Amino acid sequence: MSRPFDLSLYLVTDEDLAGPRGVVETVRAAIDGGVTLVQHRFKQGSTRDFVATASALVDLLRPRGIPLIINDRVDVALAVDADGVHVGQSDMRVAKVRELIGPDRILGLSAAQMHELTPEELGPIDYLGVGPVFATSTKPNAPDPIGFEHLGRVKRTVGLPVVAIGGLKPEHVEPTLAAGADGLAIVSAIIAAEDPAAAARDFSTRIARYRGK
Ligand code: TPS
Repeated sequence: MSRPFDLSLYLVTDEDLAGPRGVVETVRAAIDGGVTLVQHRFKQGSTRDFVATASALVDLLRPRGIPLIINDRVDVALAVDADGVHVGQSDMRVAKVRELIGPDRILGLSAAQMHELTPEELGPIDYLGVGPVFATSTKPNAPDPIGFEHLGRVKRTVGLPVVAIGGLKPEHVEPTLAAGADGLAIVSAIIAAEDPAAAARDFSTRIARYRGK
């Protein structure tokens, strides 16, 4: 069993979209708005810089009880003692990742289509990232958008926690949760926002309202 996690408002970092404010300051602002989990994603730059930023994020998030997940890089996750790893279908196989990170860390996998998933892939993971729900310019070469209906179908079939991703904006909170997703994963709508705290709060208040809190 992995440590507990809450997919409700899942923030994914992007160095380019964070701009001169930087990833750590952008995340610091966003968590004030109610982010429940952070994934640090690495697209370019040196491994040394990636580890340094990941380590600063651990220092920021751990005292606040917000898990940090590292995209793709198991070595970086272990180096900074992150809470988990998120992989895509062309990254290291999840069985191997689980072997390396141990039973306690959180392991997530991205998928667009149900038929891409084998029992071997579903067994070791704690949650699934499903999308893109809408077209996104944040991830070049992302698969075609799947829409809410397909998102719901994946959720009903996998029997695992599911976080939706891809082009999601605050007005999509209700249809995403109504389709059965356990949360929304967001890059540009928070990271590139002028006020990341306000953007995150817009999502988190709508999530709370949908759940009747
Ligand atoms: C939990 N992924 C699919 S679409 C996208 C990314 C990064 C871009 C969305 O950006 N699920 C999880 N983590 C991931 N890294 C992926 C899937 C892969 P925007 O919100 O700006 O449209």
